Amino acid sequence: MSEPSPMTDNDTPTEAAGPQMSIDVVSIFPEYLAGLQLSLIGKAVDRGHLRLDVHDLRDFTFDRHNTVDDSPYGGGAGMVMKAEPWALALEHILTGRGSAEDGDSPDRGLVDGAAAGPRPTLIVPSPAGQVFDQRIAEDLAGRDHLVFACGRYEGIDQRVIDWAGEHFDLLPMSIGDYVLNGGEVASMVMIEAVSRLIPGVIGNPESLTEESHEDGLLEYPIYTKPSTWRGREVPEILLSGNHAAIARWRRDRRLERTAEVRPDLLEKLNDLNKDDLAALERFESERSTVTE
Ligand code: 6GU
Repeated sequence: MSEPSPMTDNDTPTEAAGPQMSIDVVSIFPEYLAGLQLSLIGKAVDRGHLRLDVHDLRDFTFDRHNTVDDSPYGGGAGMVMKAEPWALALEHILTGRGSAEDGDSPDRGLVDGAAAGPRPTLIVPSPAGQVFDQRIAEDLAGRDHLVFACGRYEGIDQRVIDWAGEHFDLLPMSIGDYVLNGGEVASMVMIEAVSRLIPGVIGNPESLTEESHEDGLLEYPIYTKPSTWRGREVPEILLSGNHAAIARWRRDRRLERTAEVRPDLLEKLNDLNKDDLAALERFESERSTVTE
């Protein structure tokens, strides 16, 4: 699935060494993840920067109906995902036999020593997980094997989660304080945030260092041609050619936006300089005169 394309002028030599990261996703809706083949992530896979395999959980069931769920012990609403299909799918990934579509049938039991080397990271999307943020994305971008276990229904039998903790670095992850129907969309969010941090996935690495959340401030407003659009002008300073003044203006806009929309982010910053603090005081006094 992730066969590297022939070398082109744009390719870096690291590709000869194989992908920098492997990502496996297990889901009962593998088609959901098809969107990952588009755009920059798809290109990264084509170029061999990334290996991405999506596995259908139902391929690891053996009954006529490919059953993956059952009713909860102790009663209650909804259904629970059964432990065994998950264990077989995760063992299949641990033993590194490629995707289930390759034609090999999943084995029972882990082969001793088959999963040598550092443990893969198992991310279990769940509203009960730690909240995912840019800092976690950066941590994950440095790992070499991520596995996403997309649960549906009320969740997965806790015993297979506990079992997986013995073979994986286990990370239950939420993408925010709201409820989704399953882990697929959350996994796509995390895969996109992580994979764009992998060298070679984004064309221009400078666009990584300049953006929101990279340094804890929101982005400044941006403009392109025409300089007048429906009577609205581009801020004059951006046409001045004065690079130092433009940099200061952009920094001020970032501080202003962050103070207005996300004051919680400002409180976490400890590297604001004299000019930053002066700008923030100015915005604060301007705001209090407006609201008077
Ligand atoms: Cl990661 N999964 C599900 N199912 N719901 C969520 C979530 C994840 N994050 C917030 N809500």
